[in-house]
Amino acid sequence: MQGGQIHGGAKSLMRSLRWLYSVLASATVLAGAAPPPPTSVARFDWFEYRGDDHQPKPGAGEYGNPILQGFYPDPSILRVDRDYYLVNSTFAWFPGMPVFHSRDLVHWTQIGNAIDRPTQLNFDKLNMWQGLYAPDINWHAGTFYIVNTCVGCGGNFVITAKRPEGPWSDPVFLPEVTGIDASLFFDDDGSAWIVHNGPPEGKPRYEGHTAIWLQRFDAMSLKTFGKPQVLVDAGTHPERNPIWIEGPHIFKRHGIYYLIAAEGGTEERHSEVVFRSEKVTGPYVPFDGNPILTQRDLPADRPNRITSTGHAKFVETPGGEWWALFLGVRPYDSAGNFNTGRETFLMPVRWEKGWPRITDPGQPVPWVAPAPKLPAAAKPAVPTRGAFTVREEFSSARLAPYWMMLRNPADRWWRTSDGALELSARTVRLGDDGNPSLLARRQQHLNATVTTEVRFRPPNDNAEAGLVALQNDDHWYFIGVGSDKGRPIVRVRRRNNDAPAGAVIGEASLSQRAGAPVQLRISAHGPRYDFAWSQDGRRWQTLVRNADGTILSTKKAGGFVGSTFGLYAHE
Ligand code: 6LW
Repeated sequence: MQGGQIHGGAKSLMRSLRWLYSVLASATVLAGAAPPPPTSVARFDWFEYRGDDHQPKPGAGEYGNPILQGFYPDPSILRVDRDYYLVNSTFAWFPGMPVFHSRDLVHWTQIGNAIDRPTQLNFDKLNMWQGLYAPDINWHAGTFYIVNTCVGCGGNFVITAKRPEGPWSDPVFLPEVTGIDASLFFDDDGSAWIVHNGPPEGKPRYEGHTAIWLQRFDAMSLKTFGKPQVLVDAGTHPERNPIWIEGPHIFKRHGIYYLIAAEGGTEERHSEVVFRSEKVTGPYVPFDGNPILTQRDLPADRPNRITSTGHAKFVETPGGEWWALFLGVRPYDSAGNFNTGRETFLMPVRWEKGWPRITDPGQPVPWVAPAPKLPAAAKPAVPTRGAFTVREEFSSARLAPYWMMLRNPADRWWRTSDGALELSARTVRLGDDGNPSLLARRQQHLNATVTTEVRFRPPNDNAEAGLVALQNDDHWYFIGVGSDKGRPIVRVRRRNNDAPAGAVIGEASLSQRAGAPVQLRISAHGPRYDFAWSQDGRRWQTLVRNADGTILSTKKAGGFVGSTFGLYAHE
């Protein structure tokens, strides 16, 4: 009893110290300083991501699809002179909304994240299917604009920047803009318009009955004005009850206004359709050759299939070529499961009799095709497609911009130090709808392997540190070190919408002392995941083989995100 009381007293002292520390830490994060954490710390010495999907390799003058592999959905594209910029949705991941740059539309480098300050938006307690939906990037008179929706965290907003890499402003909310997928159009006369999807006028006739709306926008005061009007009700053939007309963009070509939008929902029925009008305010007439992009008319059992294509935006090159960026999916089984999320694809746009077209009926999206006629650009330092390996030594104070965490951080629980990434093992865990000590990067290949080395001395039997393969708080695998009655062990956990801590599906004793380096590895082979460990980096033991990876698929886990691999610690 006595011992227990002393122990309890020490614990509460520790708790008070931790509380004091977290207050100090949260005060200093915003000022940029990062004091060392007092909690037990997991040290990750390096992290290696390796992926190879054996896709056809583009030859000279060709490009390969997808141009951004992994969870990069809802692409929006912008050209300013010779520079192209691209943004994607990221839901409740932080930092949010990656901004990419390219000179040739094929090679892309991430130059920032538009939402990279925890004070810009609050994702606290959000589900991973909420947060940042499809953004739109635009430019006018020296200012970059992004309009976007924060679902469950304020609705539609606009942010601005002088430089695309940021800093981006704090959000200015647009309370009159309903629904999602807002996008900006600047007309030749300088007038600005916001087009978005939202509920129809009156009562929806059926599930998925939406409408495309238009409203004036003042780009100086960042406010909407005038009466919102419906441009398209329901979709291309309202009498057929089309579903989810969304993701609209307006552009002008040869004096005609074009409105493109996705229709059919973001799964296998997805498509892109086009309407045109002589006036920005309509009436908009649908193309009788719609849809201008889909893969739903192809045989379901075709090999190497790309599915679910839609949600496009166009860009014109200085040479007058038109290109479409859109999202698509690479399933690994006949059920259409995919773990790599909705990815960004590129295809040329053909113009015929004043109408654009991306795919002909029955035409598959190509894996390899002739590249845009643009000056060849250097390959990016971090590849976004094809077979590649990225090894992180954590030797710089700043993490690469693709590392993400669940929701906003309230304090600084991570840092790089002496060539290691240090994560404080805090009590917040996956599944708490919070911001656990997890840093993750996207799974960009169906066949991918991540390896790391961790040093962690668990302060108690609850504490663990290691690698996760994670789709959302309720769907993940973990392999890492912990302890059982103080004895060092390595274990694999699986959470498939069940017990919050996950079920232990493999466990082994470690022969070295607690805190000694342990190497951990997760290998994904389409639907199968293997989990292995080593104590010398040479002799590997597979703890769990052929685990069911479909629990990490977007179809089974629900929502709109893709799978990630992460480094995680908790106690
Ligand atoms: C997005 C909508 C869509 O807002 O999915 O595929 C939604 N398209 O346009 C979430 O990404």
